[in-house]
Amino acid sequence: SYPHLLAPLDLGFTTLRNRVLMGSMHTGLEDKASDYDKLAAFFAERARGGVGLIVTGGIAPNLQGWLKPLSGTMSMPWHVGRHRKVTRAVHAEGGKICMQILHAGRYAYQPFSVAPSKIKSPITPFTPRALSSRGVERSIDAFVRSAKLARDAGYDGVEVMGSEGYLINQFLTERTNTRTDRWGGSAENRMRFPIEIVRRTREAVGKDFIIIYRLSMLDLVDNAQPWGDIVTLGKAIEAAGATIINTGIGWHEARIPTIVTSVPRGAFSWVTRRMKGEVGIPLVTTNRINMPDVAERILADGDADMVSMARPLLADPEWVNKAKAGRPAAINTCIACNQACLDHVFENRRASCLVNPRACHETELTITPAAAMKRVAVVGAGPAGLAAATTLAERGHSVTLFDRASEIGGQFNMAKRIPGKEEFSETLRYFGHRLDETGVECRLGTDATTDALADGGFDTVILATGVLPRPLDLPGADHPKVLSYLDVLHGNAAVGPRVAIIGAGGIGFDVAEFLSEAAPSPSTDIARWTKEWGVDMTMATPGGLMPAQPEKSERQIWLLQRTAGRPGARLNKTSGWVHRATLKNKKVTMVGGVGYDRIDDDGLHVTIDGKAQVLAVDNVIVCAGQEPNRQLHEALVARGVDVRLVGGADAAAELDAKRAIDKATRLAAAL
Ligand code: MDE
Ligand code: FAD
Ligand code: SF4
Repeated sequence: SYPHLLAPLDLGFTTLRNRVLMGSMHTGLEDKASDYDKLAAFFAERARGGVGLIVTGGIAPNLQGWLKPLSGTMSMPWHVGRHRKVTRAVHAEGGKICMQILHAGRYAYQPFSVAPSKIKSPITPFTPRALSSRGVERSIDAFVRSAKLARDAGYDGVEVMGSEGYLINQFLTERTNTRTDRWGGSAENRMRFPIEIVRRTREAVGKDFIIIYRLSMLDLVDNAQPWGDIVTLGKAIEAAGATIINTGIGWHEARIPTIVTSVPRGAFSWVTRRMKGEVGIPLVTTNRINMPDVAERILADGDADMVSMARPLLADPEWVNKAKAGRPAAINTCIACNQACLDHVFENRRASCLVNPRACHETELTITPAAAMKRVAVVGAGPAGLAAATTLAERGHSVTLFDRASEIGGQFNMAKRIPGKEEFSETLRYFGHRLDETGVECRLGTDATTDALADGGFDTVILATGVLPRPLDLPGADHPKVLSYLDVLHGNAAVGPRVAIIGAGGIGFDVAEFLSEAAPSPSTDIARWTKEWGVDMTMATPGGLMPAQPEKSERQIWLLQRTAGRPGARLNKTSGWVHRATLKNKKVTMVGGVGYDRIDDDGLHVTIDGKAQVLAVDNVIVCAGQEPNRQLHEALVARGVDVRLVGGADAAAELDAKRAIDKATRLAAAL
């Protein structure tokens, strides 16, 4: 049981049913009025799942505040109607919901952007216009008007987005605010903007309306706010009338990871704890809290009064109800991969979730009882096979799942061994539970053959047999020093101190991390991890940065790719930079545009920039891509079996469990 997590929180004029705040996430459904039925269904499912208080994705208070052209805005009476769909749906499920007001400032991907000063951000192409003094006043009015309209739309409150490096944050630091009027110059002047927003909002909305202020407590950039100023601001925000203070960690341009999977669980709750006692209103802590035991411990330790979880509620809308029912093993855990959520948002696509393809598609991807029961064989218990088998069984089909391995999981059993990808084992725990719950018949340690499948009386066979590593076509490819990533990650081969990795895709990067980091990895230990990345837990420096002290690698590693250019350029948008920085810290040599000549006793012979050279390595590890494993396909088709391909067996694209689970679920939902 989780007594602290499940305790109600009395806010005076209203009571939250528990301590779970669903943090703001842009889903891509906020921008067009025609998407609000989908958005309402998305939130309603989370309200039904027991969340204490929901916060919407960021809604702009005016056109200048748009993150991108035509972002969702709340500035005119005609914007209210679409939001009523959301608030009604949430209230009908017994939930409460606040609208987040987000002004992007210089982070806007649009030409009308404004900021306290004309200073471009390093991660956006547009230079903002500096607001005039009247412009500042008009911006405050826009926040207030937006909050009033949110109240008209039936929201229980608003969240004022004061962190992550957006407009309000830009006012607060000398880094981005070089004004000399009453909105800049001194710390007191720089704080005036958010304090006035909260004060005037409270005046306008009355007493019985929640105002959450998201306070940037750890900027993780240079020339940022000192801790003392952050405390002063927190107190002033309370005095100005905020109901709750939420924690913001890191600006988007920070080069310290804050939410990716290699960040330890609960890595930043110590930051919120520093604010405890400084203010009297409830404090919310955030970042990498994904399971009830972590949340309960943080609350029991007194680090905060509530926990914010965003992605974990994309992954499992029933998270709170499952915790309440004492069934944590049934939770579909967010593995913090960012692949279907934040990556999509930065690519201007609708968000979803790698482990839950229904997220943000609640009205379109529905799992309903099958019209007629079928007997289905699923071959392969990797992510695709697991998703297909459990969805089919949930719908009432009779499902037999084969895998030649003795455990479920396929390639996820390798992924979970990569330092910083420990979370991937949670997906296998979840699916293990689902297999039992849905009654799939599992035949592990069983090689599925054409005969067994064709003669087994199955109506349909789903091949989720995954991939085969692409063989290396090079003189010396059969030299004993050549290993496949399979040998290395399954622990079947000893690896020497000098290594060349051929292929710098996702698996090449993972293998390099596996070979350069000690186990258990710093991702399992907050103190080691903060040292590794240079986060100052004493907060002596403004921004909380100190020189990084990465643990040294025992190995000398070359990570090579044939394609010209920077290795790792094609890794995922919001996590690729973390992998590149990790390997740089480990002094891994990353080279693009490499010609491979041969492998012999001397090592790997390569040509780089037209110059032949030999890398004197003990091992060459091949990560040169994968091909679909369709060994059974042709023979089954020839025998007239209804065969379907999913996952890597359908299309091999290295790190693509997102597509594997999505396609498998969709196939199973329709069969
Ligand atoms: P990149 O290749 O890493 O960077 C491009 C170049 O810029 C340089 N760079 C910097 N130089 C100096 N100082 C810096 N601080 C700095 N930062 C970057 C890089 O070195 C690089 O130069 P090069 O090496 O090529 O010479 O990547 P990118 O520009 O393609 O994208 C970077 C990202 C925006 C993806 C990024 O940095 C991001 O991953 N940061 C972390 C974000 C994060 O995890 N935030 C925490 C929580 S997420 C959240 O709160 C909500 C996010 C949702 C959306 S929408 C919100 C609506 O509700 C946020 C939209 C933000 C718009 C900026
Ligand atoms: P697989 O996981 O390959 O499973 C296929 C299964 O079929 C295997 O268990 C195999 O034993 C079984 N099988 C094959 N033939 C037969 C037969 N005849 N009879 C019985 N059983 C059979 N993806 C991401 O999206 N994000 C990541 O961060 C990520 N990291 C990764 C890190 C590593 C180191 C690796 C190796 C992969 C990673 N991936 C990642 C890729 C991801 O694991 C794959 O996309 C995913 O596993 C594909 O799922 P699948 O079900 O199609 O196949
Ligand atoms: Fe979590 Fe990955 Fe799903 Fe995003 S896509 S919610 S990070 S599991």
